[in-house]
Amino acid sequence: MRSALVLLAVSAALAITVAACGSDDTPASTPVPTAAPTATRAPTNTPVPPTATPAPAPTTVPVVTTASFTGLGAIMTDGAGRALYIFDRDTPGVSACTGNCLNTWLVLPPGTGSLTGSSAVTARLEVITRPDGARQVTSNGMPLYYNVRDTAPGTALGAGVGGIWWTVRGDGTKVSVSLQPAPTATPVPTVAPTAGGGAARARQSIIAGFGLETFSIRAGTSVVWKNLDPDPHTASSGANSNADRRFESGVLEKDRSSAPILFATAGSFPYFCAIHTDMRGTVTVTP
Ligand SMILES: [Cu+2]
Repeated sequence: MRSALVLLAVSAALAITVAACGSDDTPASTPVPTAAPTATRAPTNTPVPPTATPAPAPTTVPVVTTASFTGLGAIMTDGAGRALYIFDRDTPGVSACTGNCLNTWLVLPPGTGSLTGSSAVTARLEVITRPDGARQVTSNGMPLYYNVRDTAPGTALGAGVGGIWWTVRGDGTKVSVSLQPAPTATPVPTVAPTAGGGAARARQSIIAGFGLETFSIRAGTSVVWKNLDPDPHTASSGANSNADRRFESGVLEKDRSSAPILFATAGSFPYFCAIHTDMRGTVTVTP
């Protein structure tokens, strides 16, 4: 009776041990998920040429390198040549871009290989773990980002956005060159052609909760945008987040208002926030 109990206890302990092993580090006993390899590279079952080297694949492509961009010079890019940015509100090792900010600015992940830069990159490269658990590459401590609008090769549409987003050189220094349209304190021609005698009407448009307003006004109305969010925003004219420079509020910090922008002619005027490009609205101007 007693020995049988002991035997039971021992076998139970054994079962637990086996179960623990199985779930932790030897998944061999559990069925292998069919999606396991997720191979973006060549499938393993294709014949490999005899000349092929053992394949330390991921480590061969540098995480960051540099490339020459019009108006910016040689700037830091990922291994595929896509522009990278740093954020003035970040501090070394800490990203201040969270929440809605991440819809426009995408973190540079370290990838699976070792963290390497090309010979043109002399900045210190490290990896931080963000509050959400994601990992992000840093250059001299500053977190590196993509801009969501840089889908075509050679574009750096985020350079100078809000006066707080910048490209970066291979040595980690900031490129203080803005490719953004300058704020238009006065109406721009297309929207307000020769509007001699002052606006008859005025309207305020509140920016809050990372939202831009869609509204209608009559021709001859001046609009003032006011930002209530703690984050800065802009009201930048353009469809699909492509600035057309018909009007531009410039960066509006919390509780700041734009200069009055006169809408003199009827039409539909889509606009967006240059800092958070998923923020969009439309001003409809009726005759
Ligand atoms: Cu914004």
